[in-house]
Amino acid sequence: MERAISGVKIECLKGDIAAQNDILAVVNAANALLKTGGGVAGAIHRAAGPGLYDECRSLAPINPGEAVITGAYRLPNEYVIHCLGPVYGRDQPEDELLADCYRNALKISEEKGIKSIAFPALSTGAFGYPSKDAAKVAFKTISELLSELKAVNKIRFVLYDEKDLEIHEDILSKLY
Ligand code: AR6
Repeated sequence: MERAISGVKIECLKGDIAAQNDILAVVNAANALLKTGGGVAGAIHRAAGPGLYDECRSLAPINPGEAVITGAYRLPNEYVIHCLGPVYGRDQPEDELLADCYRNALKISEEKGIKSIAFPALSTGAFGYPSKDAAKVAFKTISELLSELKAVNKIRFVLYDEKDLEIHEDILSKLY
């Protein structure tokens, strides 16, 4: 599904965040130490190779809500933006910290003049954030920033399974 709001194309699709060939920056659902891990972090580090690990070492640790940018190495993108989402039930206020991830990733993209960015569903895997609640935070945060975006003209959500895709499509279809 795709929609254009305030001149920005917003898409939801099912797929692998490490295989987004037509996107300039992909977002990593990182851990504090910016190391490889399960889920998104594992897929991104495996695909990017050891260069990413080396660059990440100099930037870690990061705090919940923070975002940092690196090169993308062997990934088919130019940049990786690493966001540390909140652990659900632990890092508070979790909705604000999750919103900060989206805000900070878009802020960095604007500063770098990045036109297209792809997000996974941050915090909804190992960090336990319920998918629907997280999707509401993600879309609300993004929709509040759309009119201010000058560089970014495409925002993609890459969902790993059908249920998460449906949840995101439903919320996106109701966004105004
Ligand atoms: N592409 C897109 N989405 C994916 C992929 C993929 N290749 N793999 C999983 N997902 P998670 P978090 C979905 O756990 O909750 C890591 O181990 C997944 O189904 O990657 O922020 C790190 O090292 C889920 O919906 O991120 C951290 O310690 C969503 O992406 C911790 O987990 C996020 O799942 C981060 O936890």
